[in-house]
Amino acid sequence: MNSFYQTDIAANIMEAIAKEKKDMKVLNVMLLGKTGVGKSTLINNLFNERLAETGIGKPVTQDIRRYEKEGFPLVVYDTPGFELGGENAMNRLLDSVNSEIKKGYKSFDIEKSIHCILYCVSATSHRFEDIEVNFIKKFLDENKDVNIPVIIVITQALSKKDASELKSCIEAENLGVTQVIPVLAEDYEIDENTVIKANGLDNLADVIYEVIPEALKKTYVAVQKASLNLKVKKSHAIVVGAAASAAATGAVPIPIADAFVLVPEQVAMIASITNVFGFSLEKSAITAIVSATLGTAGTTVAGKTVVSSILKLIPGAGSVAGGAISGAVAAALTAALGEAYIGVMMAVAKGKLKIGDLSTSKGKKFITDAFKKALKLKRDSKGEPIEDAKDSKKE
Ligand SMILES: Nc1nc2c(ncn2[C@@H]2O[C@H](COP(=O)(O)OP(=O)(O)OP(=O)(O)O)[C@@H](O)[C@H]2O)c(=O)[nH]1
Ligand SMILES: [Mg+2]
Repeated sequence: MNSFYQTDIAANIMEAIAKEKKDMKVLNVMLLGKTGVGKSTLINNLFNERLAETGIGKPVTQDIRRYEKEGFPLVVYDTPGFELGGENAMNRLLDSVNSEIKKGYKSFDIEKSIHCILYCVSATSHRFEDIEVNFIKKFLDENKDVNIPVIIVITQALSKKDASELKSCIEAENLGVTQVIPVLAEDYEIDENTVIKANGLDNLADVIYEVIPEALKKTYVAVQKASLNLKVKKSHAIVVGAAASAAATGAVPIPIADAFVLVPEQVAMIASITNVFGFSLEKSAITAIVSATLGTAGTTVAGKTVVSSILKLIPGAGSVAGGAISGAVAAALTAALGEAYIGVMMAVAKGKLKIGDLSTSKGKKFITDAFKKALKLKRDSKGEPIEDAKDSKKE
């Protein structure tokens, strides 16, 4: 593929990434809980940006601080612990929180509403105090009509036993919260030989996904980093959609010279998957991905053009007749590209590949191999892989 097409496609993808990012609705999460229970640590490990460190918390009211970062569609409302000030402090915080919530509710603007509350209790405290029970009860009672999901997060869950005892104890209060979830947000080092691994964050991340409003789910999947599973599921749905539309609308990648040029559906697919993973990629990385898949995947096959060597890998594709390819082949090609791209994003998310590696020969080989493997799968007319007869018999 000549470099003009590659940079052109990369520029289109970059533009689509930026546009989609800009259009993402802002997710608002509120933190509650005593001083030092691990609210900031939780937020820093749950989301892609360490907001509690880098963000400048702006005071919203005397009690509530707002953390956000330009270009990142998440706002975290942080509140102080009320444990030292007793009943008065509790009521004051309750008033501030309630009025903040009402303000959003009355605005009829989903981006100004609080979408989820994380109430943090430390597992190391072994108890859930009456004042906290009262706070949550009053809060839920006063916000019945707003119906905000409240998740109680048992933070600093170093011991499974302690955490589960505290969980039972909280659940016995029948508060009407969404769920009680133990979490150790960061590895905890007891001594240099003993480290308790962080755990529970993926479960918390999945539960938050279930309870937030539909309109914010896309943002949430992108800004959270604790559940790779959510990202993979969402990415597969994007690929299936793009492949189906390629099959149905005849949105086929166009072979030009000896390479394919992506049509808007494939450009949008790559952009959306990039945003699901929440990475910011340089144009050079995108160019590398395009060239390692649709551009040069077949150049090692002597004497063949790229187009026919790619098509040769797709079961049943035959060859290009007069520059046209069938809907099923377009779907297979789209799906293979999407799946290979998910593989690359996963490798980056798991630390097996660095973003900087993508434009090196190591990265390109990784991408090319993933693409070729995906091309070789047998697929139905919508581009979805058909399971091997042997595999389906097992069930
Ligand atoms: N290793 C480890 N340390 C934690 C964890 N959660 C909290 N901590 C530690 O506990 C201390 C308090 O945590 P923060 O996240 O600052 O608590 P906070 O609730 O934001 O505190 P305030 O903002 O002061 O109310 C810090 O020293 C954290 O490093 C965790 O999951 N793992
Ligand atoms: Mg804090």
